[in-house]
Amino acid sequence: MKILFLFAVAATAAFLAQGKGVKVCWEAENAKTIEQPVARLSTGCDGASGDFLEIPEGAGNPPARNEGKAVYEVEIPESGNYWLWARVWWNGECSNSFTVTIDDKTPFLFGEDATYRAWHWVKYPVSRMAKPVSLEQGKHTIVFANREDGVRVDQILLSGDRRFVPSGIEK
Ligand SMILES: [Ca+2]
Ligand SMILES: [Ca+2]
Repeated sequence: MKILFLFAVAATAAFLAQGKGVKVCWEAENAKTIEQPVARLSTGCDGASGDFLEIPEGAGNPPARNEGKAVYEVEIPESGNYWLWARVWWNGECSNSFTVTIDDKTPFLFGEDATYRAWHWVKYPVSRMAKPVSLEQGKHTIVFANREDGVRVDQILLSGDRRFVPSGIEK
């Protein structure tokens, strides 16, 4: 009985360690596909790392307008739990979110924080109690979709470290 218990603890620890030091960061504008009203811009908002993506204020959002997304193909080097971060710029409380879908998982709400008109990093999941995103080693598809207009995204990052917090421009 005791031996079995020790084995279970060791197996759990090994699983949690996977992906822990991994950080995958990319420019939001380097999407595989961009669907309007998502647009790639190079000017109009200082402080971005190169270009950024924008859904212009007034472009429309679901259910009135269901189009608008950026699709990424991301290579994950190690299976494990990941926290999704994005460097964003929100115009206000009706302009502070995306709907994010990873592979065929359930779409989730990303954002809804109250930092407006400044570039800042936002993460998912927000709560320490919430389950992070479990990803297998290999290629994954991540979609940032239109939920509210008046939003911008500059960089996106997946971290295997719960305590890692990006600041400023990454890399
Ligand atoms: Ca909102
Ligand atoms: Ca960028």
